[in-house]
Amino acid sequence: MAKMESIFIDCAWSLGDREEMDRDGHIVLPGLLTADARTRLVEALSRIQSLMPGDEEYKPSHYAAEYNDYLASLIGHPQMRDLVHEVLGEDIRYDHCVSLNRPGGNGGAHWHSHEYGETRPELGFVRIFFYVNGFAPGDGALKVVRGSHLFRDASIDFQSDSALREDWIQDKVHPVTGQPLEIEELSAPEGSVVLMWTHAAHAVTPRRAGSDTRWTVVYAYRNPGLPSRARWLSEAFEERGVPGAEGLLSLY
Ligand SMILES: O=C(O)CCC(=O)C(=O)O
Ligand SMILES: [Fe+2]
Repeated sequence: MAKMESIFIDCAWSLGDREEMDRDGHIVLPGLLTADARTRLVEALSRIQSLMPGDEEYKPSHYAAEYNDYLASLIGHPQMRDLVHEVLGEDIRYDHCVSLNRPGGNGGAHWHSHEYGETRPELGFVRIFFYVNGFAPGDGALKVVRGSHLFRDASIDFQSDSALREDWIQDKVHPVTGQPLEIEELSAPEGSVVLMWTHAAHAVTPRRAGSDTRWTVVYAYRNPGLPSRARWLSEAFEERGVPGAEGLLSLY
């Protein structure tokens, strides 16, 4: 296979990063994407956007890698594999690749978490967000609650910050630090990558009406061992395979 262009400016993942992610539930790697990757990702994500809404059963946004070869080529990219191995260890599978483009005026997302292995803590599931052109607080920004992932609660579902505070957060403290749980809004410069354990509580603030489109894609990976509800991957795609993604596409 031809040598692939770098997608990350460096791969200096440290033990400290791993500790931070395990404690907080997420880590922001500011400006990690190369200029070349940012350009190609905007192209690819614009293309996906132009295909929307598309087929309701097989949405271009949910099966983004199946609609775009560049997005597919990143599933098993050597730097992506290295990063996923740092987080999940030896045995990894691809789960999904979803475009999360948010044009000006987009409503954001309410508080939620995602499922996988609630009773099997040894099975990890990581979401890797590429915030290609970044975001500022209050403008398509990711919100988090440090430590929320440690509860492995797949059913977090609240419409507002106050609803989350008055309910789920109310009777909990951070299991590691003992601190009260708190809502935090992140900011991410252009090219930032955010890694998040799938059970972390998260939400997205609306994109301001006058803002440009926030170009974002998420790649999700897991340790095999259980079925996965979010595994948006067609049989045809699995059978066809993706160069470089050998061994990653199967469920088990
Ligand atoms: O759009 C975002 O920044 C996050 C979307 C999200 O919640 C997800 O993909 O799990
Ligand atoms: Fe989410």
